[in-house]
Amino acid sequence: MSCKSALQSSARHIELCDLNAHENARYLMARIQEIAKTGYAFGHQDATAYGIGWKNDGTLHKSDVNEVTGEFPGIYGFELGHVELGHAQNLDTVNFQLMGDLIKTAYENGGITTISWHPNNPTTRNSAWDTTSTISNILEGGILNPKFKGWLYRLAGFLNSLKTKSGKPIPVVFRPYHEMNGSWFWWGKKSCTPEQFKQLWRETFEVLTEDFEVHNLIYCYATDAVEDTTEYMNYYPGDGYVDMLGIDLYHKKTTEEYIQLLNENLDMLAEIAKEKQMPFALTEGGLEGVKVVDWWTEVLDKNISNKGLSWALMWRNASLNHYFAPFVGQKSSEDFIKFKNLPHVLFLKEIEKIR
Ligand code: BMA
Repeated sequence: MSCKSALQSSARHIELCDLNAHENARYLMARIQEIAKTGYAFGHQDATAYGIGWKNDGTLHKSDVNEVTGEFPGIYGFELGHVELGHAQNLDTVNFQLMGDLIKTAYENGGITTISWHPNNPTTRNSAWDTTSTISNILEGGILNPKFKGWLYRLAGFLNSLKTKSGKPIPVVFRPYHEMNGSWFWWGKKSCTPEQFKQLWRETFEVLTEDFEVHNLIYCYATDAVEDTTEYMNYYPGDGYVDMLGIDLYHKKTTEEYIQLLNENLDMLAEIAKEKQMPFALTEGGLEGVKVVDWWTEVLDKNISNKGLSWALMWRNASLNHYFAPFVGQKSSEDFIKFKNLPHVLFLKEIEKIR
């Protein structure tokens, strides 16, 4: 008799773009697909690394979301910017060793981790926001290609270090080179043609999977807000290199405009995802400072709950000037608790059961 769950059995039939993906990664994909059948999971960037007025020194199991609701998020966003430089901490001062531990804790509790990466500009070594042209230098044959491979080697080192107590790979969703249709990153529209972008993605995939044996990833392609399907697909590297789809949608203008943006963009993405039979998510979002008291139930949930997405991830609680989830005493807290209690909004306890 088999002890495997139905989900574990169905995971055996899942094909990821990395044909050598570990079975844990295929199983994660099965869970991500399954989540969307019940509702959508709530995610928060750096949820357990720090919050308003606190920072994890390695001794805490804490998150602003849990302080407010008594529950932890289902989805955990972490960021690898500066791993490529061999630094001990990322660009937002999260120590990589600690991050690995937090990813492990999230995994052992049934949570899901999604990883973004804001690598520095390989040519100037300035930040990811330095749009100085660098792409032709780093692609195969470019003068900085060996150096960039060295960066990917360090990235792979971190990804391969994600292991359970018994040494099994911890699968994560990898969402590199995001928001490429915007002009603020060196891999973005202003600095890189769509063909160069696709090449960068494919070479990264090949180097990670073939040269450095990284097999615990689900590859997620995520743009910033788009006008239409054509813009969304403009940089798409191909079905052989992508497992799931994402989009980053921030509430920057009026509430009416954000509602329209969510509906138009997510309806469009749902169509593409359906055609490709891929799961999809709101991979980044939020209203900085959550200034609208009933934002969670009235603005976010009402406009995303019927779309079929697997999760919605809010960006980080860095400081009182830059936060996207409530903390104790924040004005949207009460509404956030209502949001958490909606049956289709899934926090850790609920996605933990989707196994
Ligand atoms: C941006 C901001 C920055 C941060 C970067 C990477 O949206 O939050 O402060 O460094 O993401 O996490």
